[in-house]
Amino acid sequence: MPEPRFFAHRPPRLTKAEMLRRGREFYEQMNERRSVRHFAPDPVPRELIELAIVTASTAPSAAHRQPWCFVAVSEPATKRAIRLAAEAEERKFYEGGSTPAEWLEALAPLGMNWKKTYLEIAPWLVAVFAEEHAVAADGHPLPNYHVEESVGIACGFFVAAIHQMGLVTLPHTPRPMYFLSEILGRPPHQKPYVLFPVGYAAPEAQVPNLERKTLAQVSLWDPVHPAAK
Ligand code: IYR
Repeated sequence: MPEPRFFAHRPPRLTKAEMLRRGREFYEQMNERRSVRHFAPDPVPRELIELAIVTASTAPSAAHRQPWCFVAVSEPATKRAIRLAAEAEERKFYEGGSTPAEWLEALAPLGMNWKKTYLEIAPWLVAVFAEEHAVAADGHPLPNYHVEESVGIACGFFVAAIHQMGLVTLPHTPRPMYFLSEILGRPPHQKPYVLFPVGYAAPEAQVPNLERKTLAQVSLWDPVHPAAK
């Protein structure tokens, strides 16, 4: 076993004013982010997608296993195959009769249906796979831990990086997604997790007029421990 090596990590202490300034600026930037479903067909340089992927890969992960694989697709024939397979699944979801009415009603105000033309129009599709186990140099499996949490956090970093660069995306999760494994030739220990179309917003892009929950709605501060009552 190699010795873990440690080195000093001393992020500079900032003044409260500077912390607030940075925190507010980041919040305001992130609050501008929207899930966009209308993409311009214009190409996006590969380097930008590479940057979003390396940013995602800075995410914390259990035992530092980084149990993710980002598969970037720009090839039109592959994007088409993904679109057709995703639409076949979505058609069953919307029109197959087994999705609870409540779920369809929750989606109705968002104006969604089974058609996913954006999967062909967006210049990049980035499919994220979660690795149930790693593969050691000699080929034997090494367990991964808290895979869902680790990959979810990395995807959050990916979305933030895409937004920061002025591009748009949305997490697309047709269920089941095994068609992605087949089309992209992924091994069985890599499970399809989410699909991100990435590109510029179309000039005519619209997003639903939704509000975010307030701080009070999403937080609770110092709840009293039952034993202290
Ligand atoms: N995957 C489907 C349905 C869908 C489900 C949820 I939950 C959403 O927030 C959005 C869509 C689709 O993409 O249409």
